[in-house]
Amino acid sequence: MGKLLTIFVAVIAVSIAIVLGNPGTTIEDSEEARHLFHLADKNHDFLLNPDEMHSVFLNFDLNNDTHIYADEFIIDWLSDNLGTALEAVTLFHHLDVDNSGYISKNPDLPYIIHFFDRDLDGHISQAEFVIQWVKIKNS
Ligand SMILES: *[C@@H]1O[C@H](CO)[C@@H](O)[C@H](O)[C@H]1NC(C)=O
Ligand SMILES: [Ca+2]
Ligand SMILES: [Ca+2]
Ligand SMILES: [Ca+2]
Repeated sequence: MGKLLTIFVAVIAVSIAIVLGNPGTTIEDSEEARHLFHLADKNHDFLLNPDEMHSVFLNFDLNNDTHIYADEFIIDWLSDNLGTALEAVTLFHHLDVDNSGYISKNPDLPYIIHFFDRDLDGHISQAEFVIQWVKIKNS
């Protein structure tokens, strides 16, 4: 292999390592986000499709009235050991996109999916999920 090609291959390899979220590189990782992603990814294809996002939604709607109120969200968040109550409150307010006081299938869910699906291919990849999750948590 020529020297230039070797350097080129090395640069590509390093770039891939960064994109995959190697700790200590430019992309911030989140164990919690990966954990949540795997819980939601029922068919284990490393993508969240709209059905899987809908299942997450139903899971939080404890009394099945199609609205997720803050108390339902916090109770489920804590009972599934997803994080602290403060995190749940912060997240709830981000996910209640229209500020109605509850998360609903319309209009919040399409907005939530749109927020995570950066390349708009209809699926949320693990990388998309982690990046956007970190963004919410740092906001
Ligand atoms: C809501 O629906 C789920 C799944 O269908 C069921 O397991 C649960 O018992 C229901 N909860 C209430 C309060 O009706
Ligand atoms: Ca999936
Ligand atoms: Ca409800
Ligand atoms: Ca996507």
